[in-house]
Amino acid sequence: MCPGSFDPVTNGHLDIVGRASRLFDEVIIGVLINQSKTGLFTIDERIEMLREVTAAYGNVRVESFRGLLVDFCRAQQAAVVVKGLRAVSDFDYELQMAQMNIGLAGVETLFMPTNPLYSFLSSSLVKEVAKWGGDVSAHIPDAVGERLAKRLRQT
Ligand code: COD
Repeated sequence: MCPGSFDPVTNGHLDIVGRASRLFDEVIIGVLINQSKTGLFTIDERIEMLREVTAAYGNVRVESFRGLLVDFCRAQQAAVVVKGLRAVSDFDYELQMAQMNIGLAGVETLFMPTNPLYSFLSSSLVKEVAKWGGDVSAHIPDAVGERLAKRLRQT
């Protein structure tokens, strides 16, 4: 299970998903439906982009979920959550969530060190840079870049 907001998917997300897809028979991308936070893209748009950019892996499925990640893992029969760690700053919170998730339901978390190329990369940073006209083409897939430019023109 690779969970997240994916608003939108970046090359950092894809690096982790791609590496997980070589380690596991099947990878499920779980897109969190967060009612208290409206994103730039709708859940359906995020799912569509994720499906498009992960289609070539062959063993990646994209679904959305509400509520607890551990409940979604149970429903999907996923025993392992895979998370990317960008920097020490990620570690504190990720460790808390991993320990909570194993305590709640015995769901294990595996941490993968991010590719150094993407260690500073987040969806929010990409959106902010793109909003002010900065070049984000090295950080997101082309198909996502096109949608992002279009969406930012509309807002
Ligand atoms: N390099 C490597 N990995 C990356 C990068 C990068 N540049 N960017 C993101 N990632 C990976 C990280 O593993 C990250 O956790 C994941 O991708 C998702 O990133 P985002 O930013 O899209 O998503 P988040 O951080 O908003 O996702 C948070 C979750 C949805 C995973 C979390 O809030 C959750 O599990 N929520 C469900 C409710 C729940 O169960 N809460 C209790 C938790 S104990």
